[in-house]
Amino acid sequence: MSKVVRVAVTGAAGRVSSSLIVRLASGEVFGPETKVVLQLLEVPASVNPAALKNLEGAMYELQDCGFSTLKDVVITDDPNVAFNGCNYALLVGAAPRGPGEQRSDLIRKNGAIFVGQGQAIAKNAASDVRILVVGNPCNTNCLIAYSNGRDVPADRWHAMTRLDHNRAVSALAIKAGVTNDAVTCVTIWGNHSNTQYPDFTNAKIGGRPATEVITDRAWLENTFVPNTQERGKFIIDTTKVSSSFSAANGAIDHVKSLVTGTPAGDWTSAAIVSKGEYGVPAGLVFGYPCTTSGDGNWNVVEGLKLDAFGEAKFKKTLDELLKEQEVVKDLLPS
Ligand code: NAX
Repeated sequence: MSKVVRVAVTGAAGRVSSSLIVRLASGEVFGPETKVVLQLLEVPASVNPAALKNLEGAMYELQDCGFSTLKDVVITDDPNVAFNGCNYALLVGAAPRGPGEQRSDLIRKNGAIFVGQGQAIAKNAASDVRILVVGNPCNTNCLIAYSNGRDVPADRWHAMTRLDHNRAVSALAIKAGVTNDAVTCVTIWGNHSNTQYPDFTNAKIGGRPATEVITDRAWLENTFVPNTQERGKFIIDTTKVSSSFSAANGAIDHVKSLVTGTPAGDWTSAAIVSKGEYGVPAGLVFGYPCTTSGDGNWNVVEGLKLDAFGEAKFKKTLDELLKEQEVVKDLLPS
């Protein structure tokens, strides 16, 4: 008998999810022997009349793909239905930043969504659930969700830095004139924001330290780091819309790693609930270098060293996350 995996996706009619749900249904992530049930959540028609209608259209298109691995599609505006028995919850849905709104306004506006969704996950999800928060600000949204869903163990809650990781790998590969698979041991430390630290000092290219292959330190510090931090803005400036299929690809890669593992001698980046590693206060959702054996659990790579440049960047992104935590502290039950 084939295995069934239930995957809840929020914001399922949005741009990122439109790319995400097709790949989840296709068998690419969970393999040809696993049947997938997609449980897709959108806002009620009273909030946006088009959202559920668009979701209905997406359901028909998923049916029309004829995937052998797709068992069922559930569309709903009720989080209790969407998260019912789910093994994975991919929290993509969030409100965008409105005109004149500051990042702190967005954090508070979206915070309320993640209070309710954290509670609904704890109440309804399968006992083995893994949660990936994509909706921004994803680290702090994840902090809010897990703080309100504490019946689910802390190590199940993740926020997405995999898109940033993939961006960093690609930028180093292009500069070195190699393909992406030659670049390993990249880390996105900290927040999925423009304070993140894309660490080139521990990265390798063709098995050698990246700094020996790309000897132009000024380029690494003054071009690679800010370009990776600001890549999302660069995409918006270029296309007038934010990253969509690359973001979906980051989420797919994150889940795929949890299912199949990270390669020996390499690691990836994920934001997880800190247990105090690298001096980050326990409980903060912080981007770390992570490995997994494919058992659904992330292990932080310990013992990496940062130089003075890296330490300053690390401190900046940690400080930002501590400030974000302060902004939402009334949404965090102790
Ligand atoms: P869209 O505006 O296209 O889609 C968002 C969808 O979420 C909408 O359909 C909306 O109705 C729905 N939604 C809002 N509140 C909801 C709720 N309470 N329950 C269920 N659905 C809800 O945005 P899209 O471009 O798809 O981006 C989605 C989120 O991903 C945004 O927050 C965006 O900032 C974030 N991103 C995060 C990235 C990352 O690397 N962590 C990169 C890409 C992306 O920008």
